[in-house]
Amino acid sequence: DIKGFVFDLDGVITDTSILHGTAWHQLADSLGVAWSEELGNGLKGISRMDSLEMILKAGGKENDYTEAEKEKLAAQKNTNYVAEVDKMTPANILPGMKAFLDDLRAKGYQLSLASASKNAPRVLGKLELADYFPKIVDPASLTHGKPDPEIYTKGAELLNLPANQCIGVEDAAAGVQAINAAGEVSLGIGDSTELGAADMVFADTAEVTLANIEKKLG
Ligand code: B16
Ligand code: MG
Repeated sequence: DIKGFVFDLDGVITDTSILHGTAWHQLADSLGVAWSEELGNGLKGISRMDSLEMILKAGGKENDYTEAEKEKLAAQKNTNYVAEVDKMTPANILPGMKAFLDDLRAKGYQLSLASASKNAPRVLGKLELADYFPKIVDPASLTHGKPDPEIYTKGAELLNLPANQCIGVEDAAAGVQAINAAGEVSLGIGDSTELGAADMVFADTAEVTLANIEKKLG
């Protein structure tokens, strides 16, 4: 029996991936690294420093900067990103997600957040959803990012639930892999080919309802 839900944030509850993408694109331009949509998509669910490494590698610049310089570049990206986050409002919650969270809460399901983003509490605050997520995995506590299961394992632990009683909700392939490796039921939102490893896939957040999940669980 499912008793809890472990949520990703970006791409599931709100679409900050566009804001992340814009901020990384700006940084890539300033470093002379050619930007591509593929590069941008590959950064979804990936931690800040790992994202920077991927961008530098894409430009053949992975050996051009010291650790301290890399920290500065990442901080620069984050400053630009946070300025955009601060313009967010509850209108930025993805379609159907507020109703889904309300339904889960009303029916007594437990909720936790498994976002790789250190800005997650700030984003939830802007969306006025902080009350729904008293339990947030601290990404700074992780030794491995997605697709490693660690973040989803911790998300279930915060709820005191065994993994198989939790559904993990993700938009990124790396995140679905993490949920599966943690032994949770994986719910993917997005392209069914890209998220083919998920136990169930919904094309759009608006389709994610308890009734539709029950149908897919059979
Ligand atoms: P920050 P998620 C991830 O969030 C984003 O998808 C990814 O693009 C971002 O780099 C990462 O958070 C770290 O974010 O720089 O704010 O710490 O999808 O795991 O909710
Ligand atoms: Mg995501």
